Amino acid sequence: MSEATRWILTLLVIVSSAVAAAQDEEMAGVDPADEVIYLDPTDESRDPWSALRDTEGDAEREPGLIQIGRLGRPGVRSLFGLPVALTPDDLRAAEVDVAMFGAPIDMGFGWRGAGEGPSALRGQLRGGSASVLPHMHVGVSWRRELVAVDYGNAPIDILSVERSMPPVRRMVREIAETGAIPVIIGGDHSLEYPNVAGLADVYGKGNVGVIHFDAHFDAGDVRGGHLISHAQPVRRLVDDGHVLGKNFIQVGLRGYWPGEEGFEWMRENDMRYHTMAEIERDGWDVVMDRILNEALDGPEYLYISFDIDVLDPAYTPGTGTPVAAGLTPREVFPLLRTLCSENNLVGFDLVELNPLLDPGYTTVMNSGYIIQECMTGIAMRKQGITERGYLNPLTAEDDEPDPE
Ligand SMILES: [Mn+2]
Repeated sequence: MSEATRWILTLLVIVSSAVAAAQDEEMAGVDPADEVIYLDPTDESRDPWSALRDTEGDAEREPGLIQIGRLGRPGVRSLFGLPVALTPDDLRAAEVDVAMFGAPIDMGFGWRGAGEGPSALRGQLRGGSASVLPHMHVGVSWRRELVAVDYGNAPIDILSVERSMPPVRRMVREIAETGAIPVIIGGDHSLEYPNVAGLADVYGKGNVGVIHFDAHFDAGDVRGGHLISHAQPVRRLVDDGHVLGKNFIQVGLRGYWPGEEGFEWMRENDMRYHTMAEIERDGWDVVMDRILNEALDGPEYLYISFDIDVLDPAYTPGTGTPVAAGLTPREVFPLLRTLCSENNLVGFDLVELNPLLDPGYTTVMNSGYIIQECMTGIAMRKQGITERGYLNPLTAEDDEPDPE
């Protein structure tokens, strides 16, 4: 650098510092709160439930399942080709066991994509997504055993994660109050908060345990003034007393977040966690048994929050914050099936599916199977099959003698 250039650069730095200092002085009298544009509290449409459509022209019908099939195939796309229900009366009339709904929240992450999750799952054509045949491992068909429906999408506010929490919580509560199990398709992981809070509204604060499958611990502290995002639901649930720390079980953490402070916070709150480091040391079978035993050693009700990034990005590339060296479907599927058959499951979510980042349909396909593992577990429990590690003798072995 020449001497002249150096002088010019120095001069520039001095001038720009002076300008910045003058601006700071000018701003000193402005209250930062005055710079924020707040919501208009007089706008009636801010309550999404107030904007429900006019139903006057609807065909009259008795409450119950709305079949959308035509010639044995769905005429209109729904989750797993299931019939549709629209109201709690429908759920009660049809004695629905499981009501799935979409919650297309993007803003908890701040990047477009996770909000497309419900549509992608509704659009899936392959992967046994609408088969009524039994799950080969256990010989149980969730489609035959359970009354399950697509309950549509929650009326979230696509511009605000904060304001999307109440409508989701209300929808979870509405389903749980009928005795059905809500299965929430995200959407980003901010959803864990309204999902579990909505269940705590019905079953009581502290009465629901949570298994949190994730590469991340999602208990981030306040940042930029935000109390909720896809990185904070766990901290909010514990701080607000919806779930006791000792009933929170984390599975699959790895990478570089959280740092030591995060682990210390989990210890202070008596949380249980199973990192990939523990799995690396002790092996999956041992850790899986620990998780299953801890789930049984909790409150009466269990919730599962499944962030698909707990799986290795080889299986779920279509997600916003992938972390290398995760779990495989062959490790996770038997755990999910067993958790859902051994416990009194009251809710399940699948979050962070981003089909816009899914190059080969891999993530959508695996997401569909993940949900079905849990559905199979719920169906096994309904049939009275709760023996750990149960497999169907017809499929798990042939009847020829093994060569010794
Ligand atoms: Mn997460």
